[in-house]
Amino acid sequence: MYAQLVETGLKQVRAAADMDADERAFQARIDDGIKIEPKDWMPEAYRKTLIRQISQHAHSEIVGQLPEGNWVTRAPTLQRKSILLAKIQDEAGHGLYLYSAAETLGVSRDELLAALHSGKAKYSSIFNYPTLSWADMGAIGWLVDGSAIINQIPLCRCSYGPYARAMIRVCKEESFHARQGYDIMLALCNGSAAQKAMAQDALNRWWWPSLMMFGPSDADSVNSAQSSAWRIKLFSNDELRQRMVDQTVPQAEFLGLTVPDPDLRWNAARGHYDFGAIDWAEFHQVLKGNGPCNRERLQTRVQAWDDGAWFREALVAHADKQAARAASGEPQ
Ligand code: BYC
Repeated sequence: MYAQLVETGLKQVRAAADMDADERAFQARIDDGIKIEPKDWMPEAYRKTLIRQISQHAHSEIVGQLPEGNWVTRAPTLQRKSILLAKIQDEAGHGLYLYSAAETLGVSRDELLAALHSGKAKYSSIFNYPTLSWADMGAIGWLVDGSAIINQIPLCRCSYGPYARAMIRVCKEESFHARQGYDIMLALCNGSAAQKAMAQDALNRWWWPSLMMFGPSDADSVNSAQSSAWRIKLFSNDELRQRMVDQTVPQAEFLGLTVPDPDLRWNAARGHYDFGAIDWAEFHQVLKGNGPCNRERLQTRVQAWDDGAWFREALVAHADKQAARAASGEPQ
């Protein structure tokens, strides 16, 4: 993919001739598959790209808790409620690993959260859609976590050590999330006609936003070429999107559901499904803050941060007291 992008001249990748000796040595390490660690020298642009991507990813994890949090009190059984709670707690954990990975690049968690709360930082477009029925818990697990896994498995091999290692655990937990989602869809599809209709409605609403999760088409992806050269990206947005479609369509067929795309058909010559055009205008509106739930999600996050102020202050006071005791030789 990298070669292809350079060849078509779509994006600006720093050419070897423009690099100084440090940059050339850095690129050579990446090309040899050697992981970059926090104390290693790295170009400023590499550091910034990673902070951007890892923090967006972290924000997506914690904002991603909100649409599902909406259904905790209304889960249909105690077992479903426990599973949903465990999944939502996992997302908080993913946020923590990812913020920690970002912090190794010399940025503080407070700075990152301030960027999220001021609306400056992005998080995944998918979490700006509402969760209207219990079937949405199934569709999110199946389609959204399913897409997240497809995007994140390659990240386990990306060039930055702390990010790659965080992704290994995240991916294992995401597989459980995807399975719990599919299990909800299976139960609904094997249930009454009304339950099956609920599952179909959820698929109708989540299908296209899930395809948008992979980002703009390769032709419009501003960051892809350089991120690929640095092995932060191992596959292009369109390659991963195609993988999601190929994997998910047979799963929808097994459920007896119809993917809401009249142009979807198997292309034997390509060995892939062809699918219809994505509404990129909608994607850009969501990125601009004009999706159905952007304002609500941000408000909820800011409120949670403000409500937690007393607890953060108590933690700091406790830590200060412990430090003072240690300094005075008092027992802890
Ligand atoms: N939403 O040049 P491009 C999850 C932005 S959820 C919002 O292709 P890049 C989870 C992009 O940031 C998923 N913004 O960028 C699942 C860039 O803007 P900036 C979170 C998007 O970075 C269940 C601009 O569009 N996963 O895990 O090369 C429960 C141009 O795009 C989106 C990750 O973050 C979008 N969908 O590629 C809980 C995975 N797509 O920053 C949680 C790691 C694009 O230049 N991230 N943009 O202003 C990635 O793999 C890449 O960052 C992307 C975008 C594929 C998302």
